[in-house]
Amino acid sequence: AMEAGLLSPSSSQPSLILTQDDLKKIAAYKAVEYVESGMVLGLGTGSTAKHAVARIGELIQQGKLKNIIGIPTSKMTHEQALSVGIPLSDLDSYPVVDLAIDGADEVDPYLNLVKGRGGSLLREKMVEGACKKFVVIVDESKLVNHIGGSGLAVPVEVIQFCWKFTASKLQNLFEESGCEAKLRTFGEKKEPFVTDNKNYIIDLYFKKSIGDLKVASDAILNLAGVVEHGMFLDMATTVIIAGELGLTVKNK
Ligand code: ABF
Repeated sequence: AMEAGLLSPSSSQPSLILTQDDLKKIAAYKAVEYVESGMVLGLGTGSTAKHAVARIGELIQQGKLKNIIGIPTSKMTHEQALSVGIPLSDLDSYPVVDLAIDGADEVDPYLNLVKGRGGSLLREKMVEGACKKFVVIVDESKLVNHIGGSGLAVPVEVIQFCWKFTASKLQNLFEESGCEAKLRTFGEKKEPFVTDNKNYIIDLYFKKSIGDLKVASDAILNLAGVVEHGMFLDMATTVIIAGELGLTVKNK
């Protein structure tokens, strides 16, 4: 349902120009309205989720949210959550999470997601898979018709051991989709990017459709060197999209 008018806090500011970061913040604040005192919360990672974490911390400090337990999805979010005063725990102590709020790289019309271009897909999938409600927050640039069809990567977390072997296995799986498997690197020296779990990321680039996503997911997970991949199929219960014209809330 479109919720009109949410982006114009004051009608005396008709020329208000919103940056992409403003849109991320608007989506994040809307998602935080779902948070209630006493909840165990999955805390997402990335430039959109960080606004939600900051807002939750603020509401705790103001005494408006009480008895919150946060379960961070990355080391980075762990640090941020501590810095804004959110009490933290983990899935071992809280195996059922009431609500998670996180960003995504791609959202398709069925609310399937690609995540992990920021690198934290494994912990995200564990925490968000344990949630009763998973609210995804994005600006409208993340909307796609087909997962992996935008020319951007579908990330796969693999163990470091013989990663080239695993990369070529992955590429072979999707030969018909024109798949290219590339090790994620960072910096000028092109060092391998290492995840919070000390693994590598292989980014899969597709020239043609991946085909059936569930089949693709199962095939990837079936390879021995693979730990997890960034397709989050049938996991999101709500997606909040902030665009120039307003907020859209899509429910499963
Ligand atoms: C994390 O943050 C990742 O799964 C995803 O890759 C990313 C989205 O980041 P941003 O909100 O910065 O675009 O949730």
